[in-house]
Amino acid sequence: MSDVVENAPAAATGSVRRSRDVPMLVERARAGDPRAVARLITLVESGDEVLPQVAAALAPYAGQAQVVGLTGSPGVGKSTTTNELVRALRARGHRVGVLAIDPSSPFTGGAILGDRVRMQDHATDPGVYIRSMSSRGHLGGLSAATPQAVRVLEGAGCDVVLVETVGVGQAEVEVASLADTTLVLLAPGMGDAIQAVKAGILEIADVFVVNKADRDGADATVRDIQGMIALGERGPGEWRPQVVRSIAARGEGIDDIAAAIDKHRGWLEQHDELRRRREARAAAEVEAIALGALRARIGSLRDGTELATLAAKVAEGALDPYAAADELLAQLGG
Ligand SMILES: Nc1nc2c(ncn2[C@@H]2O[C@H](COP(=O)(O)OP(=O)(O)OP(=O)(O)O)[C@@H](O)[C@H]2O)c(=O)[nH]1
Ligand SMILES: [Mg+2]
Repeated sequence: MSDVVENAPAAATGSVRRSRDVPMLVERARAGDPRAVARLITLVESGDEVLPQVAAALAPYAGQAQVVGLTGSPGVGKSTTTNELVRALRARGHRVGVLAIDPSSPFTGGAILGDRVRMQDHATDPGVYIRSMSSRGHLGGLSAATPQAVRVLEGAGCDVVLVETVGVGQAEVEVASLADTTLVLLAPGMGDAIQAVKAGILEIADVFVVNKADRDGADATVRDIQGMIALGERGPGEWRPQVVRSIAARGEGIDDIAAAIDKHRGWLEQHDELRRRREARAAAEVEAIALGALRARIGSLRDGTELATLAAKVAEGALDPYAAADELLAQLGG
């Protein structure tokens, strides 16, 4: 685990730990310095003012890693599975980045501590970067910060980036829009199959992993999911979600998960879907940044007289709010 921000002696890493020297940090990250990688992700996560510089410096490395999202209910086994996948990917000689995203709390909490413990196996492996992120501070939220963090890991030479997100509705969908391949983890007896349909998870899952297959009810969960997949309408050549079972805690079924990811990757490339997904991802990213900037500018208008003047007219009925909003936007454009 290379989240050395907390591990390395302060004296040795002081300059990198607090640096805003973007070219230096990017150069060091390119050379594989984990402290520089950690620092760049911190700058991204906190929405630091040098963020545009970071993004510009990392742009050439976009798209170099395969991004795999893992999502599912709390405790379903995402971190355990991630840990095992890292092992399998390392055995293939890949450099691997892991982002553990906590969308629910603005502060780093217990779940992330658990992630660390369960990914300790790779703590001393220089070919693995593991990083937890929370939504603290960032204007555009994690949906804006996460793609940039992926770019940092791409810049650092990761071939594969695994993104773990606790499934809490909308966040799952956002992770899916970030990933080339999305794994949705379920466990027997959690009512997950039904939940999955409710939350629209069926649409975002490329691979279903029924983890904790050592527990009763795994067969029924697999059947439920397969039944739901069978109901979906698919055109010729369209991807049919795979269902695999695993016992991540014992390292069982991990090869099957890896094989399903490979198969999906092959399909993406064969159907030009990789390009389409990545362009959609870039569009969402640009949109989030533009909206953030627009929001900031509207905020600054609020300090001036423009909004106050328009608001007074709307309040007294001299102007309708839609026309007022149009005027406000026209002022922003000018
Ligand atoms: N019985 C059984 N337990 C498992 C299996 N996989 C993981 N666990 C256990 O389930 C618990 C939660 O595992 P995690 O990997 O932390 O789950 P998670 O989805 O990352 O959890 P959050 O990040 O808190 O949402 C741990 O105690 C694991 O040891 C499995 O295949 N079978
Ligand atoms: Mg976890």
